[in-house]
Amino acid sequence: MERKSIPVRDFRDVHDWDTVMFIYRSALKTMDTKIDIINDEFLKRHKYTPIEHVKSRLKSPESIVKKLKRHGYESNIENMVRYVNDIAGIRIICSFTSDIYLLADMIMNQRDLSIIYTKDYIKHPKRSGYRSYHLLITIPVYLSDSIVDTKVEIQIRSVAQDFWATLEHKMNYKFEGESPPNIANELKECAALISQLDEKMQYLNLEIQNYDKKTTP
Ligand code: 0O2
Repeated sequence: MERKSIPVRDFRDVHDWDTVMFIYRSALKTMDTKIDIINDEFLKRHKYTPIEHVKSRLKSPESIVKKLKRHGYESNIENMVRYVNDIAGIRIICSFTSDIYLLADMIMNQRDLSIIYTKDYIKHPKRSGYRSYHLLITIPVYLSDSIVDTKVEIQIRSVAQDFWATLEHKMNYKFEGESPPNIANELKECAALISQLDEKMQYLNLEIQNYDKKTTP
């Protein structure tokens, strides 16, 4: 018997808020499971887990409207799906910078994902000092009668980079983008210190691993 083919649907058929958010929520669940499996397999093969923790969130309606406004778009479902890339967002926190790149590669090698872009703010930090590795992907969400390719923004960063970004975000929120230059400059200096710290910790981690190898019979 011929298998019934399931049509690939896009968001043009979706007009109501609840359905759109249901699809993004489902995309997050699917991606969370993938990341869980990647982490478990990594543990099996390399005897340690690269991921410290994972945070997933759906962007709030207020933040979606704010972002559309910031980019000069009217607030409607079509514009939010087209122009707001981080409605579904996942943040993966790793101990070491080298693990960030390993994880990014493992995600990019998943055959059912499409990579829209990557932004390497670790090799190319933002002017603020922000460091993180970003991936924008689409993941297929399987519904009963169709498949919807859905965007998920993945940010991968170290514990120290996350610590920094959280404080900087707090500063921007408090001062609404008009941060006092002395505080912004000191934070920028901290970003450089954190980068050195990450490098040193990675080096020490390697030393510890190699020391084990040398001493284990
Ligand atoms: P929030 O409140 O975290 O959701 P785009 O998302 O592509 O439309 P942009 O700015 O070109 O917009 O993308 P980019 O640079 O990849 O940034 C996306 C997200 O990365 C931001 O989402 C932040 O979460 C984080 N980010 C980027 N730059 C900085 C920074 O300088 N400091 C901090 N703390 N976080 C940053 P939102 O929607 O701007 O914010």
